[in-house]
Amino acid sequence: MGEIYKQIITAKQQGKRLLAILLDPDKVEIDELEVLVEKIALSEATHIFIGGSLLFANRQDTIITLLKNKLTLPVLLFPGSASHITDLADGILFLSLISGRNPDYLIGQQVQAAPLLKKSKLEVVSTGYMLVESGKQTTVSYISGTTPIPNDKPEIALATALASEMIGHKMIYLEAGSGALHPVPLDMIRMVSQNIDIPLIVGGGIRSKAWMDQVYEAGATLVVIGTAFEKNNDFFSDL
Ligand code: 1GP
Repeated sequence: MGEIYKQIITAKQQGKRLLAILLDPDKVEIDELEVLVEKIALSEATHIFIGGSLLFANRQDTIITLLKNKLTLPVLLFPGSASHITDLADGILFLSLISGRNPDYLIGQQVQAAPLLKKSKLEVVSTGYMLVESGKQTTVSYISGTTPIPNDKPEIALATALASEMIGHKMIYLEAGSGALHPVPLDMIRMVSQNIDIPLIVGGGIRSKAWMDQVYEAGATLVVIGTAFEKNNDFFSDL
């Protein structure tokens, strides 16, 4: 078992709260990175996720190099496609978009990525990625051409998460999508977390400390914050 996954499993077993800050290379300007790094260093973040659906801007490598030079937190790729893989990070969320029925995001991109990952030093953490309806169409839903799970159907989320765990994924990521209008409902998080043994990641549309706490209490081991930090670099110091 790799070090990154070992840390996440241990946190789950000990009821510790993990926090990932998501940086989207298309939204982070290089000249603001120094300030972001200082804020991240002072925050309670335990992980950095880096990635996005598109990556128009060619600066992911520069950002990762800077982060690795200045911080000791593990940096995990959160890729939108196989072309986003870089060896500079510590690990990768090897995502399969299991809420959708698009074969390219279920196995196609993974087949393209696997030979590259085999040669890399990245720790590969296989993750069942579940998109949940959030009140508006999100980029990931549009780009992947998949329909999210209705947010009033926790039983569908549970069945999907159980299938993912039985297939052998090591984590579940319940995702409302970046900038979601409504985050993943707490009853859905609770139903999924109470019935799986693998760690649960929750993200999308989380904008307050109060909501973060409720998400942890509902059973998430790791919470992801992207947009709230992008919009307000003092988000974590304000907490
Ligand atoms: C998106 O879950 C992450 O993939 C974070 O979402 O940008 O809404 O915080 P936000």
